[in-house]
Amino acid sequence: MKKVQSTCNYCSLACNIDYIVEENKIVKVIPTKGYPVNNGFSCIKGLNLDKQHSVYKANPLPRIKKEDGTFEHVSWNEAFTYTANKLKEIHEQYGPESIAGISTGQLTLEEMALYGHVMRNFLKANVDGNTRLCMATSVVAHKQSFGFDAPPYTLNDLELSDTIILIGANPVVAHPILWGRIKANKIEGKKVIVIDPRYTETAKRADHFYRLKAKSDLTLLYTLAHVLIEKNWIDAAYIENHTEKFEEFKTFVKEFTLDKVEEKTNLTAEQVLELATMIHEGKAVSLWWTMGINQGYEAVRNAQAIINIALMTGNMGRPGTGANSITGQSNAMGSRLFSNTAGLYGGGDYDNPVRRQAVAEALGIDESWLPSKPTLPYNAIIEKINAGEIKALWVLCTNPRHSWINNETFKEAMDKLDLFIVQDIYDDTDSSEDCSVFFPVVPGTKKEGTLINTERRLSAVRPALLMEENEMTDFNVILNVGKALGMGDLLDGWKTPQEVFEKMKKCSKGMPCDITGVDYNALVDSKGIQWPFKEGDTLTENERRLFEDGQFYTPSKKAQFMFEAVTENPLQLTEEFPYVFNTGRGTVGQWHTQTRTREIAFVNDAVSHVAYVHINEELAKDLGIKHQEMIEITSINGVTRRFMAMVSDTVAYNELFAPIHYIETNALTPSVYDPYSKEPSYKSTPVQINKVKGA
Ligand SMILES: Nc1nc2c(c(=O)[nH]1)N[C@H]1C(S)=C(S)[C@@H](COP(=O)(O)OP(=O)(O)OC[C@H]3O[C@@H](n4cnc5c(=O)[nH]c(N)nc54)[C@H](O)[C@@H]3O)O[C@H]1N2
Ligand SMILES: Nc1nc2c(c(=O)[nH]1)N[C@H]1C(S)=C(S)[C@@H](COP(=O)(O)OP(=O)(O)OC[C@H]3O[C@@H](n4cnc5c(=O)[nH]c(N)nc54)[C@H](O)[C@@H]3O)O[C@H]1N2
Ligand code: SF4
Ligand SMILES: [Mo]
Repeated sequence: MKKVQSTCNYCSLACNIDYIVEENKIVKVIPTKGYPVNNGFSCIKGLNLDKQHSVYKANPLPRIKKEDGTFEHVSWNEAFTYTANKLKEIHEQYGPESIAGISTGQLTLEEMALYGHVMRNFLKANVDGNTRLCMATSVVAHKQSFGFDAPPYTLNDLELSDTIILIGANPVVAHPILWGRIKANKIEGKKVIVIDPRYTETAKRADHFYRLKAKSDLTLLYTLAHVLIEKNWIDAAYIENHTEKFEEFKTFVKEFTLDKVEEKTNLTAEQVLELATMIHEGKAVSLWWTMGINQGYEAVRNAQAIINIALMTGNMGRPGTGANSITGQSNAMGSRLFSNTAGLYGGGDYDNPVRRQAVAEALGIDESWLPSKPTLPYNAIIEKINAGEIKALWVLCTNPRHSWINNETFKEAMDKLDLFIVQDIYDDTDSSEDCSVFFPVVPGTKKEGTLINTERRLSAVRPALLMEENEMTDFNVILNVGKALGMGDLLDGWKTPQEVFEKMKKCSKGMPCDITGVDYNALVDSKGIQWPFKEGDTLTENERRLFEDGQFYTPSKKAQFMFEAVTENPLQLTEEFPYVFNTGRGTVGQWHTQTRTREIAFVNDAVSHVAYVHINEELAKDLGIKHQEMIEITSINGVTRRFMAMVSDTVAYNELFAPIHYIETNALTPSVYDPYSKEPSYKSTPVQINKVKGA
C-alpha cells in the first residue's frame, strides 16, 4: 500500500488529495489534512477522482479518420507521423496562420508550456485557450488596473473579512470548498452579501441578497461609487498614495445618482444605500466575482468597477479585503502565465524587446523563435475556420462543440477543417466523435506536473497509478508530435515535466509571478506555494496576499481607476424575445460538458439526463406550463431547442436559467463578446418560450 498526495484537477481551488493505492488500484481517496486550501475536506468531484476511466475509456491507441470516412486505430508512431506530415503539408501550402490550437485551463503548466512551444514558437500557429471563455476578462482588468494579471488575495482572507460581497458568483455550487472557508469565518456580525439576478444556492445561505436586473452591474457599481464619494465614505490617504485617475473617476460617476438606479438595476435607492453603508461600516471588506461578471458584453469595465470600489475604500492589501476574481479551472492561472498564447512565458507582451530577450535566453533559443504577436482570440479562430482560412485545428483538454458560444458555429467549423485533432481522455465527446485524429490520453491520476490555483498557489500533480500498455500522457503526445515535426534540438530541455518547469522558472525571473525559488521536487507532499517566491526567499507564512505595501505593478506603482460609459446590451429584449436566458453551473456534481462526472454513479443517478431550464412559478402559470413539461426555447440567434421546464423560486419572472452541462444550452447563445477581453457574453440571451405542439 502506498499514499500519493496529488491535486484535484477539476476546479480552481486545486484541493489536495491523498490517494491510497494497492496493486495499481486506488482503494481510497482522502482529502489531504493540513493542506491550506482544503484541510481534510473536498467536494464530491474530488472524492471521485478515481472514477475516471471506470465506465468509459477510449482504446489506448490513437484513431485516424480515413479518406472514406471510416475510422482506424493505429500505432502511436503512425499517428505521430501522420499528424506531423499533415501539419507540415498545410503549413507549407497555406502558411503558419492556417494552423490553430485550442488549449485549456485543465492541463498542467508543463503540458501547456510545451504545447505553446511546439505550436507557437515552432509552427507560428495561433493558439488560444478555453480560459478565454472564463478568465480573459479578469486578465485584462487586472493588467490595466494593477499592471499585471495578479489576483491579490489568499483564501484565508475569506475567514478574515467581516463583509464578504459575492458578485456573479455561486460558490455553494461552483467552489464548495471556498464556501466552506466563508462558513469557517467566525467574526462576530460578519455579513455575507450576494448580488445576482438569481436567488442562488449561495444567495439562500447569505445574510443579504440583492436581485439585480441581468447585466446591470456597471450602473449599480458606479452608483455605489458615487454614494461612497458623496458621503465621504472613502479612504482619501489610500487614494492619494496608491492610486491614479481618481479625480476623473469622481467626476465621471457624478451622473450615477440614486434616483436613477432602480429603473436600470431593479434595486431601489434604499437597497443601494444599505449596500454602501455596509461597505462603509465594514472594517475588512472583500469583493469576490466570478462568471456573472466575467461573461458579459462590458465585462472588463464591470470587473474594474469592483476593483475601483476596493481601491477607493482602502480595502486592498489588508487581511480580509481585496477585489478578488475567483478562477474557474484547476490551472487557469498556469494557462494565463505559462501557455505562450496571449503573452510571453512568465508574462510580458510580445512586443517588449527586453522581455523577449530575457525569455529567449531563459529558453536557450534565438529570440526570433518567439511569436511576434499575441494569438488570435478564440472567436477569430473559429471565424477564420469558417471563412476557410484556417485549415487545421488541434484541441486538447476542452470540448468546444459543447462549450463554445453559439455552438452550432463550432459544428460548422468541424466540418470545414482539413485536419481536426482532438486530444482527450474519452473518444466519445461531442468534439472528438468525428475528428480526423484522436489522441487518447490518460487522466490526471497517471500524470505528473504542476497546477496554479485561484490564490496563485502552485501544487504538485503526481501519478497515483502506473500507465498500462500503449497508454500515453498529454505531455508525451505533444513531445512526440514535436519530434515528428522535426523540432530536433529545439526540444532539448523540454523532454520531461521537470525540465519544462525549470525553463518556466527561468522565464518568470524578475516578474511579479517570479517562481525562481520554487523547488519542483519539494512541491511533493507540501502545502503548495503561492507566487511570487523568488530564489533566496524563505517561507514564513503559508497564506500570502499581494499589495500589502500598496505598491502595484504599473510603471508609477499606483493602481489605476478604470471606467467607461455604460453601454446598452447589444442584445435587447424585444416583444418577440421577451425573456432573459441565463446560463451557468447546475449542481456540485456536474462538471461542464459532463464527460468526466458522468462516471460518478451517484451524480449520474441524481442529475437530469435531459436539458432543463429553471422557470419562475408565475411565468409558468401565465404560459400554462407545468413542472417538468418539455418546452421549446427559441433564441434571438434563430435556433430552437427543447428543454424540460423546472418550476423554481430561483429565477425572476422574465428570466430563465439553463445549466451548461447540456449541449442544447449553447445552441442558443449568440456570438457576443466583451470588446477588450473577447470573452463570450454567455449569460443574457433574449429568448421566446413556446409550448411543444401536441404535448
Ligand atoms: N460543480 C461545478 N463547479 C464548477 C464548474 C462546473 O462546471 N461544475 N466549473 C468551474 C469553472 S471553469 C468556473 S469558471 C466556475 C464558475 O463559477 P460561477 O461563476 O460561480 O458559476 P456560474 O453558475 O457560471 O455563474 C455565477 C452566477 O452568475 C450569475 N449571473 C448571471 N448574469 C449575471 C449578471 O449580469 N450579474 C451578476 N452579478 N450575476 C450574474 C448567475 O445567475 C450565476 O448564479 O465554476 C467552477 N466550478
Ligand atoms: N453558456 C455557457 N457556456 C459556458 C460557460 C457558461 O457559464 N455558460 N462557461 C464557460 C467556461 S467558464 C468554461 S471554463 C468552459 C468549459 O468548457 P470545456 O473546457 O469545453 O469543458 P470540459 O467539459 O471541462 O472539457 C474538458 C475536456 O477535457 C477532457 N479531459 C479531462 N481530463 C483530461 C486530460 O487530462 N487530458 C486531456 N487531453 N483531456 C482531458 C474532458 O474529457 C473534456 O472533454 O465552458 C464555457 N461555456
Ligand atoms: S472544490 Fe474543486 S478542487 Fe476541491 S475537490 Fe471539489 S472540484 Fe476538486
Ligand atoms: Mo471556467
